[in-house]
Amino acid sequence: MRPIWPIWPIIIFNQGKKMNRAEFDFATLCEVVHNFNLQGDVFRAERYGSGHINDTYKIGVNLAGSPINYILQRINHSIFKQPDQLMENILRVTEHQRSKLSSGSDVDASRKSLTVVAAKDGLPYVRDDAGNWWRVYLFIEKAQTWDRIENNNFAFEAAKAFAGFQNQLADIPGGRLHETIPDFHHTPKRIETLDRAVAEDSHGRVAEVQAEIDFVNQRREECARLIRRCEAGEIPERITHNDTKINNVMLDDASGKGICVIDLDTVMPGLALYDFGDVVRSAAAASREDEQDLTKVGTRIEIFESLVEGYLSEATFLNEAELEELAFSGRLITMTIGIRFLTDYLSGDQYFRTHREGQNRDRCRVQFQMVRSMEAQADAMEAVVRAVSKSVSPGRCS
Ligand code: ADP
Ligand code: GN1
Ligand code: MG
Repeated sequence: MRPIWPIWPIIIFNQGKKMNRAEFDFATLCEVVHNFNLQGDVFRAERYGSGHINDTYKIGVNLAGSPINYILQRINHSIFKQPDQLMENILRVTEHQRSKLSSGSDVDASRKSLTVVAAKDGLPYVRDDAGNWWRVYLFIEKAQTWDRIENNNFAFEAAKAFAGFQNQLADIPGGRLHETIPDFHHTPKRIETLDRAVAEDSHGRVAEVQAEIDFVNQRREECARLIRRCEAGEIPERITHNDTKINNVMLDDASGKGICVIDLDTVMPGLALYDFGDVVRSAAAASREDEQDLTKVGTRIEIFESLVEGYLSEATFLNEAELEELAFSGRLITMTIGIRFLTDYLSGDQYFRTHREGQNRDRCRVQFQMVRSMEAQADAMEAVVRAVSKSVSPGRCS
């Protein structure tokens, strides 16, 4: 009889790809997994997902004859300086979500928030001899993440799920969450870091990207817009996700609805607009994030409309100032991420995982081309927000 999963332990590497990250072999991964409080025998460890930051593996465990999957992740501790505080945040967030979900009798609750599997010593992480930090989550089955969205309905559901996540966390008890990366979306500070990288020119790349540096210089003023309104008390701080890239929400295979928001490393105080902005950047993009043919790059207004509809169907907490800036938020976040890709390119690709030379430069060029596209469509995007907010709450916008 044919087995339903491979008998021999296997590991799948990113063979032949240039990576700026370490790889771990099967034996090492098994050793790490054995320190977690899970039963069964590991038969597979496969690199998983397309995230730029952590090292993610899908682990297959044979549990008394049934194959069970887990997600094993190495937390990137050169980026997240205090992984213990980060895991404390994640436990608080997921337990709060869970308390809301289980208040009914939802048999699918363990697919609707991440579940951290504790280590054998009770901690929510394991440290290996090399100083790496590892964590394990239950694997959410029958759902997918998408790097690109082709379907208005998926856009609606993804944006709705991110708004629902903000809603769920609005009343999280226990004081302020740790800031796992301070000033994460502070665009003026991101520009200061870019200025330093330009002045240093440590890899001799400034001349090649002078057009992109000029592009930023022409837009310095507007990059401070949301921070200023926040400082003026017009836009409130909320608990936000801060990394609402489209592949950080899992959509249910059967219903197409957002089932679980994942990648919770940056959940901390922030602006709701940044979360909406990053969904626009990633979901309304007409191309891949690193597309080299800029004629294919742009922002799709019909997807944008579905995102606004999905987000506003759930984000009923937004104030007038937030609504006024909703269309602009996509442009600002796209600009900010472009600045970060550019800075990383100038600094020798230290931060974002790359698979080829020039990838961060190309990612930056795509972001800036999308900013141009959003600038050209600014009036249409504003009109979409006005029309949708009027239909969602007729008394609110004229
Ligand atoms: P990164 O910070 O590197 O982006 P993520 O936490 O987003 O890492 O994980 C990378 C990918 O792994 C996700 O896009 C998703 O496809 C998959 N993934 C993460 N967590 C789970 C989970 N609990 N169940 C199933 N798939 C998951
Ligand atoms: C990173 O981890 P991932 O791939 O979901 C980054 C985001 C960027 C994104 C760009 C912690 O997200 O801020 O927007 O790449 N995450 C972190 O694709 O820096
Ligand atoms: Mg991710």
